[in-house]
Amino acid sequence: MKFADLPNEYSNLQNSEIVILPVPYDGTSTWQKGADRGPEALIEASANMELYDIETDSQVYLKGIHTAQPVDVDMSPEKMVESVEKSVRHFLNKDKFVVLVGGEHSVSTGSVRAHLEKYKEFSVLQLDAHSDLRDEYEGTKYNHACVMARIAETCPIVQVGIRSTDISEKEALSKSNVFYAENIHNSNDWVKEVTSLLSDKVYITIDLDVFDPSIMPSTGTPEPGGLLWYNVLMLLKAVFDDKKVLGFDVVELCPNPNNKGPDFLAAKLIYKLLSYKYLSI
Ligand SMILES: [Mn+2]
Repeated sequence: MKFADLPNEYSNLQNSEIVILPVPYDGTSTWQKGADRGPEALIEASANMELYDIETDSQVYLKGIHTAQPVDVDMSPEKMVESVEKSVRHFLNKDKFVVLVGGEHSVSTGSVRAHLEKYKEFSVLQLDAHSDLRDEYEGTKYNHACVMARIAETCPIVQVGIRSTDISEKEALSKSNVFYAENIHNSNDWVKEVTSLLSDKVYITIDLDVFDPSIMPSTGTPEPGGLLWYNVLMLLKAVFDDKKVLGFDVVELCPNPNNKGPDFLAAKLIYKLLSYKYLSI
């Protein structure tokens, strides 16, 4: 299966500026299992998208979107991170724009590492219900609950949509770089504040549980009080307008076969962000 079910002309590796990299990993999630089926469900849903984007008046698939073979992740969390890093590096070396599709959130660490190797420095914008700053969880430093602790060791982070954290993470939460969901749901000022904290180059990691469970119930750990579609797009449009976005990932889709709407939301989110990235085509 290929993202957006594109014909070969717009999806073979050579012609494509963009690579969709599925990472079907669910080794460390703690509540509802099934994020390993996320990439397949997202790609299946993407076949039903219209390829013209009204807002940007563009058809980003003309840049070519290649769907890569899923990363081999049948291994320990530590080895999985290395496996992801190697795959992402492979495509960055071919000058592709890489979009990771998870899988649970621990997959992002390998992608950030590969991007750091190529781009040296950038900030990471995290959209998520959870702060994910535990130093270690259930015996590994690469649990999905630790992903931002690992990433924050290598680059500055800005966290948006947070509404669930453990007391042990409180110290690691930097007051100036965290935008709690309760403080932004009713205001527009936060978008400017977020972009002002980011460096010129940005990597974006989107845990789908940043969205409200009313529109995105298909996550391993849904949390009430999340952001809605246009809140998230308002922020991301501003980031793509102001910054050089180097890559992004969309993680934690835990599909429900009886409700495909969330799978479609996730697919459309990716296409939307690519439309922002390549505004003029
Ligand atoms: Mn989360």
